[in-house]
Amino acid sequence: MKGIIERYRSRLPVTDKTPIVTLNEGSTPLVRADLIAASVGLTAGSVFLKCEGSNPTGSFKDRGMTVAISKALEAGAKGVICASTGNTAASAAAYAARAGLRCVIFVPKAGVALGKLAQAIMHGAQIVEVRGNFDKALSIALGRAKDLGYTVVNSVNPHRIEGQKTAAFEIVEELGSPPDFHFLPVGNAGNITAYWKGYCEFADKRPRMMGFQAAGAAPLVLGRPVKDPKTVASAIRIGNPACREGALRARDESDGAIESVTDAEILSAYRLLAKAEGVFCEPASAASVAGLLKCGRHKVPLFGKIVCTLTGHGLKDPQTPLGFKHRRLTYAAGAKRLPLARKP
Ligand code: AN7
Repeated sequence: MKGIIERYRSRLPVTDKTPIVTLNEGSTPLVRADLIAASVGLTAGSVFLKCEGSNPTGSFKDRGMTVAISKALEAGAKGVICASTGNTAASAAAYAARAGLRCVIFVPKAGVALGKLAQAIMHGAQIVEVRGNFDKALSIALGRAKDLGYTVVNSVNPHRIEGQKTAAFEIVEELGSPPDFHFLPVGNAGNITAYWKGYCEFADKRPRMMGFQAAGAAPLVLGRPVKDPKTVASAIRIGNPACREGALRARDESDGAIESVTDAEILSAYRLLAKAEGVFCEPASAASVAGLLKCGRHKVPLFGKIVCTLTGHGLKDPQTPLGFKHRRLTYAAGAKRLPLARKP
């Protein structure tokens, strides 16, 4: 499949003069999740997972990055800069490499999952580890951008939002109409802002937008910034979302909600997705499904078609699963029997 700019050119801020930097992102699978549907009392074929981990760098960020980097190149930027909990950094690094642009990323020290760091290293980004959280890293990146004359590719860059809205277009095209509910994780809140823009531009009927933050990093639920955000889901460990206004608008205009889920609920959904549906996402992504399961438990009236966005691939974060209790067998050469338990 072509990338999202070719697929939705007339709806994006590009012209014939824009040099398109693409890795053929988008066109990601919308996978039925019948077991999840059953666990919230819905029939088979009503819950779908938008698997954004299938994008070229393994997260939804690629949709926004193809537009942001193409526009930066068109504008004659020398380089790009961002702060990141990991996925924006990996995506910026890959697209900047392809465009021949320099890329500087500011990340919270010890706050980035291993796979994302590996990507940034491989694509040749200049990595700057900040002692502090994402919010600190973002304020430093915004300041340094001015001095260096580099383009900021965080979601404060409107081209990022433009690209990311295409995920909503794909869902409407594939289902034939918008879903009734759309669940997604919320960190810096660019993605919920982008999906809402996409649905508003593409369809008359619109879903209720259901955003979920981690309980220890839930500034939009508390109504104030969180100084020291804490959650196992490092991607959404953000205390002061840059796209706060967009998220609140999406919530209010769609008659939706922004709520929180605990780390235990996130990890439970993370494991359920992998074991029952065969879909491996990263912990932050599972906040969407954790939110759906929470709505089921709280008897929120759910109906029609429901989409949960899984924002990033499970392989981004190989360390979280290794911390789970599991049994690995060793087979000694020459042993007669494989020591398999009857019920594995
Ligand atoms: C897997 O990479 O903010 O609410 O710096 O990586 O649009 O911020 C990542 C965010 C959800 C939240 N799921 O999206 C970054 C960064 C995953 C993510 C989010 C992120 P937004």
